[in-house]
Amino acid sequence: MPNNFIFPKEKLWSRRQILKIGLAGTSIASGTALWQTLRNSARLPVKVPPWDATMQAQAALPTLNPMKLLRDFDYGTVKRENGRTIREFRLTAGTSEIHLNSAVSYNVWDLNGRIPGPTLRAKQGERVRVLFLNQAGHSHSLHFHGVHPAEMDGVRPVSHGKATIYEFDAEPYGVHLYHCHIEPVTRHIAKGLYGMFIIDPPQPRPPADEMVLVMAGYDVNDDNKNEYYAFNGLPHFYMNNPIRIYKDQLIRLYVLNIIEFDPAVTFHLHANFFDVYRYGMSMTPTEKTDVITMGIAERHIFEFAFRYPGKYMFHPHQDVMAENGCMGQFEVVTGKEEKS
Ligand SMILES: [Cu+2]
Repeated sequence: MPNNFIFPKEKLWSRRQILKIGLAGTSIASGTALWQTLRNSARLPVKVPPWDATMQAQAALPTLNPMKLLRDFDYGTVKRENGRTIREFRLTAGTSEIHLNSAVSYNVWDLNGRIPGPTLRAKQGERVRVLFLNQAGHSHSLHFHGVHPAEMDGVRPVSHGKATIYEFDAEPYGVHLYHCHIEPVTRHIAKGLYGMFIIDPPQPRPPADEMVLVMAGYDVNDDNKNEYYAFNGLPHFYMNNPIRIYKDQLIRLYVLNIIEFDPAVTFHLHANFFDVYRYGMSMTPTEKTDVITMGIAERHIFEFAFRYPGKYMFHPHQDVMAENGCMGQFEVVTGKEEKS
């Protein structure tokens, strides 16, 4: 598969640059139960390995860079009204052409120029206000999973050029999602109108390197089957551009399956096991596994740490999905790799 998204080596940050901004990979304690210790310890700073901030996924959507949106959480604009915290988000639906690889382009609907749309994040009990502007040609809507009145359920069409406001309380805490709910919903979702909606619990989760992975498919020939699959928008992106993570540091993945046309998908992590917080709706894990089955719109939190440096794949164990783009890898680093 041709790749337009290789990290140019000369642009990787030097150790000196890293030190300058305080991102040096300090070697924290090691040990098999380290991540358990981390989870139970006081707040420790989370370190994120450097990546090339200048890298652009120039051949895809101009604004779509899966490495950037991996750790990109939209906390909205905070306001105080009548003693309550309001989080206001702005989402604009648009049309664009995405280059899935060097040979295949596909017309999509996007939100704020992204597929998936922004990862919206609020805290349980806050008021969420979403200003939705539709500039995507057809009628669309935003339907949020959560608890809200019928008029805020986002199933009424918002026609092109019109705007609407969805407002509701952020509850219950967990990993949720939003998506267009205009028929045919399958088509509206498959063309890109979806995103993750995280409601944080009243007591924050322990510090971790947090990331979002949204699994989706592309039916480019309208035969109700996916020809391509992707984590965070672009097929094979994280396979060609491994996600760098630190050895022994707690990783928290927020994972959503929004693959239409396939009844379910699995998520498999190599050389490790992860704790599962189903729908992110508990503070203690319900199981530990290395492969989990997720139906459409299922989403969970997975936590793990890697004991050994190296590259480790993650992908659905339906290998045809992996081979057609839903494929990535972590590169576990110690922070000592780069010599000064
Ligand atoms: Cu729609």
